[in-house]
This record gives sequence, structure tokens and C-alpha cells, in this order.
Amino acid sequence: MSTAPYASPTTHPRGEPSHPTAAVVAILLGILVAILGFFALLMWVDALQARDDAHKTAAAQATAAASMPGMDMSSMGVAAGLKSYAGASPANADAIATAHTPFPATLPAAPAGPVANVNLVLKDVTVQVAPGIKYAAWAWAGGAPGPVIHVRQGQMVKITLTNSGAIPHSVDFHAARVAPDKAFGDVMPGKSVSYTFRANDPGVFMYHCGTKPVLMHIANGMYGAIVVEPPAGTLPKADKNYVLVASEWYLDSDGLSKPAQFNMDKAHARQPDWMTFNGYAGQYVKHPLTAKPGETVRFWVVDAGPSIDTDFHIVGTILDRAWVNAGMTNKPLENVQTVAVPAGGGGVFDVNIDKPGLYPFVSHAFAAVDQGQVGLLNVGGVHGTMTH
Ligand SMILES: [Cu+2]
Repeated sequence: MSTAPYASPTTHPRGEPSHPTAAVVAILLGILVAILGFFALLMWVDALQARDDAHKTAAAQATAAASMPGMDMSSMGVAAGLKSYAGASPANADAIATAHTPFPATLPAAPAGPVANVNLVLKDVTVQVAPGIKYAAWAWAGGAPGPVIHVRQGQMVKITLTNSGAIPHSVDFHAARVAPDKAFGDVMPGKSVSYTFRANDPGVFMYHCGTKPVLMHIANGMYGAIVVEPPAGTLPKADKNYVLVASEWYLDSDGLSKPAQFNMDKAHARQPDWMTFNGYAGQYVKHPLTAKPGETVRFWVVDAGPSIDTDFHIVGTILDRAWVNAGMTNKPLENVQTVAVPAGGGGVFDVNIDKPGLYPFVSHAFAAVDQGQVGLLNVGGVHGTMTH
């Protein structure tokens, strides 16, 4: 306290203030510092208390989450010791894959007129996620993904959702700008609801059930894609339009003798057994998408997740145009090799291939390919197949 800088110029050799006024000021200053010190101590005690409170609150929240139905966090971060059923296959898998009717990837026509009426029916249904692999899905009347919806930018979209499942569900459209608490609410079993939104934003968007736990409802098959196409002449002309919905499946058994069910531990660990385009592993390897040499092929890709991104890539060519994460009001990227489509996002990709051949489309995060997220584009009607 006696080292206050003001005192320095007149400091006595022993360090004592040399003037009575200086001594008084020094005493006052000493009192001030003591008061400040006291308040600093109070603030420090307060901070300790706040930190302690924050810890208690976090602990209480974690406990509450763990006790909520479907919100079991006990497996979060547990990555080891989960049994994988990846690659399980019956003896006649090849015959089953050949007989399988692939999900129609071709973009259907958009309805004419100012209003697009969309009827969606939710249903508990056993699907196949790979040849001979049965899964007890919460999905749609036609399985998983749900139907591809195609509307024109500016159209009013009237969604009617009918819940034919056993528990409450809902539908959240990423293409909509609506109050989610009003539009995306739960629909009880046996009931229907309707809501409308104007499709003002062009692109390809995910739709999905948003009922808690959302991870489980999406992983069980409750997702699909809606294409909002800009007015004719806005985009370069495409000769073929294909829609791909990427997703993961988390199985509690191999699904061979009886339908597998959802495994929350694997979903939390992000360790899927199967990864697919349009719900079925490798279906477009056995039944390739097609194009003629020199045609412009447009892929509308949604990654439904629930949790893993898709690194979209077509082997043997370059993406001529890429509207990244939908965003079709922006200029596309040009001549890119691989584009990430995030979980819950979309991307639109144009290719024009002049050399006949089989061109695999994949998620270039290659574990996804091993788990089934691969298909072929057959350019020029060539014969044969490949397992890339
Ligand atoms: Cu649901």
C-alpha cells in the first residue's frame, strides 16, 4: 500500500511519505483497497457457488433425460462391444436381390395447378433393408423411404398425414417455413391431420417423423424426400432425374429368421449394420439406374441419416454441377469430385457422361459402401455388373 506510485517522487529514503497530506491520502487509499478486496472475496465466493449450482443442474438434467421414455443416454459413448450384423446374408441372397423390385428412383411428375395435395400414410411394416434381411420398420404405406414428392417452386403444398401405426407420429418438412409446434405436432394412431406450406425454396429436402425420440423414429424408416423444382428454364435441362435418399439401419439381430428391430446402443454409437440408398443395400447394383451417353443426369440426394453424412461421388466422372446442400438459388459449384450431403440435408448433382460403361455412385466414406450405400449408373446399356 505504501508503494502507491503517486508517492514515489517524494518518497523519503526509508520509503515513508514525506508530506502529511500524502500520508492521509495513503491511509484513505489503503482503506479503499481493503474495501475492494473485500468485494473481490465476495465475488469469488459467489462464483464458486454458481459453479457448484451449474454442476448440480447438469446432473439433474442428465438424470431427467435418462428417466424419459426413449431417452436412455446410458449407452452414449459406448462404442465397443456392440455386435455387428453387417453383411449377414442368406444362401439365396443373389436370387433375392435379383427378384427385388427396386425403390423407384425416377423423379415423378409434379402435379399441375396451384396446390399440390400430398397424402402420406404412416404404417408399421416389415421391410427388407438388404437381400433377405428383414426389419420391423415404422415407415410408410410403401415401406421406407416414404414416397418421393415433387412440387413446383411457388406451389402451395397441402400435406395430409394419416397415422396407421400403433403409436403417435408426425411429419416435419424441411422445405417448409412454418411454426413447427403448430404443423409438426403428433398425430394419434388412427387419426389424420393436414397442414399447408408454400414451397418457396427450391431444392431437395428431407421430410421425417419428428416425434421423440426422433433418432429412433428416423432410424426406423420414417423419412423421405421432397423436390421443389424451380420454374422450367431456370436450371440447365436434365434428361434424367433420379432421387436418392441415404440412410443407416441399426439392427438388434441379423434379420434373417425374424425381423430385426432397432438397436439404440448402436444408433448412439453411430455403428450401423447397413447403409442404403432408398432403403435397400445395393439395390441399384443389381438393378442399375440408366442413361444414354451424352445425357445430363440429375441426382437429387437427401441424407436422412439419422446421424451419418453422405460423401456423394460418382466413380469414373466428375460432378459437372453441384448445388451443395440444396441451396438452389445459389450458383452451383462446377467440376467437383465429391460433395458432402449432411444428415438432414440435400444436394443436387448433374453429370454428363459420354463413354458407355458402369459408373458406381457411392458415399465415398467407404465403410458406407461395404455396408450397402452403392449403386450403378449404366450409361449406354452395357452388359455385366461390378461390385465396387
Ligand atoms: Cu414416428
